[in-house]
Parts: sequence; C-alpha cells; structure tokens
Amino acid sequence: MSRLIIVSNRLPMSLEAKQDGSYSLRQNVGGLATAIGPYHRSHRDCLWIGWSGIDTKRYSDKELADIKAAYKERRCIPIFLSEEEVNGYYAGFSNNTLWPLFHDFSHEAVFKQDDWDMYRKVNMRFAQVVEPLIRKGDTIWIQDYHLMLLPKMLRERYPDASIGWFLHVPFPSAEIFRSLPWSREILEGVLGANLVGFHTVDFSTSFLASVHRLLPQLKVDRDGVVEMPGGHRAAIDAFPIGIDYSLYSRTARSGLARAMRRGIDEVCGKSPRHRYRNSVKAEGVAALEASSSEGNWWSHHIEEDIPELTLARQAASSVGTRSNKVIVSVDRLDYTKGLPERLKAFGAMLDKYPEWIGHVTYYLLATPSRENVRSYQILKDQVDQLVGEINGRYSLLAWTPIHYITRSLSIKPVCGIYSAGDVALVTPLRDGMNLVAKEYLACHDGDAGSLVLSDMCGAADELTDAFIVNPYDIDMVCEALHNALEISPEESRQRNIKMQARLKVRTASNWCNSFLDSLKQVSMPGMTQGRL
Ligand code: ADQ
Repeated sequence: MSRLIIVSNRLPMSLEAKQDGSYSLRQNVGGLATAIGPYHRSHRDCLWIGWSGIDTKRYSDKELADIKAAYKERRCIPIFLSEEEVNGYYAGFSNNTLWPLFHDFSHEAVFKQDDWDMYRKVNMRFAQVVEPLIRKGDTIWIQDYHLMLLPKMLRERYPDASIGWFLHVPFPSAEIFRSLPWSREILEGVLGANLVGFHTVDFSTSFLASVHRLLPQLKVDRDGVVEMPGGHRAAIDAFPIGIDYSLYSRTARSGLARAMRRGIDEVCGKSPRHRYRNSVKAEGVAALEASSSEGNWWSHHIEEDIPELTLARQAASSVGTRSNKVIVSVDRLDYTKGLPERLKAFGAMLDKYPEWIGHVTYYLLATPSRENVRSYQILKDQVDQLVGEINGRYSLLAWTPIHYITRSLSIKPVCGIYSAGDVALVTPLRDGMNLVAKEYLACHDGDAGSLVLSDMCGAADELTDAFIVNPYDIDMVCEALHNALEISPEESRQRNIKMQARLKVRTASNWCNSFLDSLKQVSMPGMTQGRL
C-alpha cells in the first residue's frame, strides 16, 4: 500500500507535562498544524515526521523511548535535536535568516556561516530519518522553509520518488532572495522535488524569477516546469491553502464558544442588560462633573478640562445613539503580523472618532512565540507598552478599550472570540496566506461580521470583499476600521456571502487533495510537461 509521508520542522503535537509528572501530547497552534493536522488524523496511511521540540537533556533514555512510543501511536515519528542543532538550524538559520528575509524584513536577517552549516547538517539528519522509511510507491510531502535542502537530498537517494515541497510563507522577490549567500544551493535543494507549491501565483512567479536569475543554465518551460541536468523536472504552481470551514462554523456554535460570546457581549455592553449599565455610566459621568464643580474631594485632583472627563462626557452623550461593538484579532506575537501598526490605527480611530469611546472594545489575543529571540522580546515590550498607553489614555471608569490576552487558547475559545467580533482586524505586514481571516469568516457563517484585511497577505487575493488595507498606512486602517464598525449588518452579510461560499469549497482538505493530485500527476514518468 502506498503511503503519504509528511515531513515538517515540528510535529503537529507537542509534549505537555502534567502536574503528576506524567506527559500527554497536545495539538499545536499554528498554520501548519491546523491545516494538515485533520488530513493526517483522518488518513490511516499517513505518517508525520518532525522535530519533537523537546530538550533531550531533561529526559532519561527510558523516558525518550516512552515519548517515541506515544508519538508512534499517533503515527508521528519524532526527531530529537541537540541544543546546538536547535540553535543553529531553527533559532539561527530558519528564524533569524530565512523568516525575516522571506517576509521582506531583510534588515532583521542575520547571515552566519555556522547557522548555514547547521541548517545543512539538520536537513541531512531529517533525510537520514526519512530514507529508511520510504517504500516503493510512497509520496513524500515536505513542508516549509526549514527543510529546503531535503527534496534534493532525498532525490539523490531515490531518483524515482514522488516528492512535493510546499512553502507556507511568502517567497521574496529575486532582488531580496539573491542577497542570501547560499541562495543557489537553496534553489537547487527545493528543485529536487517534483512539485514545488506556493500560496499565490505572485510567490511562484518570484521563485521562477530567482531561478532565471541565479540558475540561468536551467530551462524553464511556459508552464513553469524547470528542467534539471539529468532530466529531473520540477513543476512550480500555486495552491492557496484553505481551512476546515465546517469545523470552524460548527465550533463557533458550540456551548463553550457561545458562552464566551455571551460573556464578551456582556462585558462590552452589547447585551440588553447593558443599556441599563450605559445609563448608569451616563449618570456616573454627570455625578462626577457635578461633584468636581461643587469642590468636594475630587476637585483638588481635577485640573480644568481633564481629558478623562471630556472623554466620559463624549461617551455619555452617545449613550442610546450608538450600539456597542467588539473588534477582535488573533495572532502569534510576531513582527510580521503588524501588531504595533494595528494598535496605532486603533488608537488613531479613538482619537479621530471619539464617539467610539466607551462603545468599542478590542479583544487582542496575541500569544508570544520564539520568546528566546531578541527581536520578539522587543516586539512584546512594544505591544505591552502600546496597549498600556491606549488603555491608560482612553479608559473610562467602567470601560477599558483593549482586553489583551497573551495565553494560548484552544479552538473553542478562539472561535468564541471570533464570533463575538463585529469586526476582525487582520493586518499582517507580510503573510503567506493568513488563516485567521478565513477562520473569522467561517465563525460568522451566513452572518454579519466585517473583515479588515491587509493587502500584504495571500488571503487578500481571495477575500476581495473584505475592507482591504495597506497595513503600514495607519490612516487607511483607521478609516477602514471606522467604516467596518459603521456598516449595517445587512451590508456586512452581503459582503460575506461570496467569500464564505468560496471558503466552503476551497477547504484545507481540498487543498491537500489538490496538491497531492497534482504531485501524483507530475511524478508519473513524462508527465511534467504540460499543465498540471
Ligand atoms: P502562521 O504564521 O502560524 O502560519 P496563520 O495562517 O494566521 O499564521 O495561522 C495561525 C493559526 O494558529 C490559525 O489557525 C489560528 O487560529 C491559530 N492561532 C494563531 N494565534 C493564536 C493564538 N494566539 N491562540 C490560539 N490560536 C492561535 C503559517 C504562515 C501563514 C499561512 C499558514 C498556513 O505564516 O501565512 O497561512 O502557515 O499555510
């Protein structure tokens, strides 16, 4: 029986220590795990190989054997890496070199020979684990920028193997890519695959432009098939990833997600009970003003025209004329996700449209990632500071503009947050696809819910009825946010219909099947000529 072997940097689940000293495996958060995880779980002939993510020094040989066995039960094969390997291959070359370079943050990219050497060595380690598992007829599907040398390494051992490679992040322009000292070796590594996939046509075009520029001796036909010396052919194409639409729309209706939504509605003054609380707030403002003018204990704390009072007055004056709204966003805390720019746009909106003060609450879920990398620590400090500044500046006695959550949440509460959002702010500075935008729309299946979406992510090619913005343009995001909040539920529903219809068809499983079908087609002898 032929099998599918998925190879990625991380496995779709991680080891979690329990309080009693035992361990269990927990589903990982992140694009890859959410996109391919369901396919792996539902196909018994599918194996997944990847780094376990654990520090082997902390475990005895017996414990490591138990961990391997637990993974094996879930059809996963863990690779254990030493601290030195992790530092060079993962934290170093993958996170400090390729990630910033591929997201157009070249100024953040670090080029270190030692990291490159370790990247090559660890790609070889992966090859050594994968090779003995390959049986005739198997398909090998390699994921992402961590393993760009692996296709060629496996091709050298198995000239007839069916090998696919997919990039989940953007592929940069040839101008940026060629600054990488090892760019040619990387291109050759990837071209060991039969099929090379990207999220968008733009990314595959950029890849082919790099091939033209850096490997001019290779022939590329009109259909984007690259011919290598020796006759091997690699087809290049776009496969925009989707989500499990029904999983998200169903989970948004689950008891827990609904309870979260009710809770958020209540806190933000959207539930009927809050008309009462709003009027109390208005009364409170009036009382505050009265007491300050009467010269009681408040008076010597209050200078003339204190902003708090002005803001509270504005909020009170719009009670009854404006219904309360919720903005949401869900991200890993990463500099590519544009969190500081987004927060500035939210602050700018409260400044420019003070009628929203007291009436819009932003639920910002931003889970720290890569916490040992300096640029991520700086970003976290910056986001903490901006949230603090906005909350400090605009908060009223009974209202806080931003609810900032940095814990990692599982799918049900995430769907609760999505469904509570009248508006989702999805404004990455650069992103391969961005699944959050798609998940938000699925959680509002057949319903209103406005999406403000960056034009710098793959999803913007498909979700054209969203409020599309340049994430660097603070004024533009501020205006789009205001418009998205003002839009009528009917117009919002109308905008969503077409996008939701598309997402229902172009699901994650459809994406897996379409990539694998194309891979099968191009792997057949003589089949890489012509359209995929
Ligand atoms: P990511 O950079 O991880 O993925 P994204 O596409 O947005 O980005 O996927 C994130 C996933 O993790 C979503 O399923 C989301 O629900 C979940 N998630 C994010 N933050 C979370 C949080 N704080 N708590 C809980 N869940 C959270 C990479 C590329 C993307 C590409 C995907 C898939 O960078 O461009 O879309 O792979 O190819």
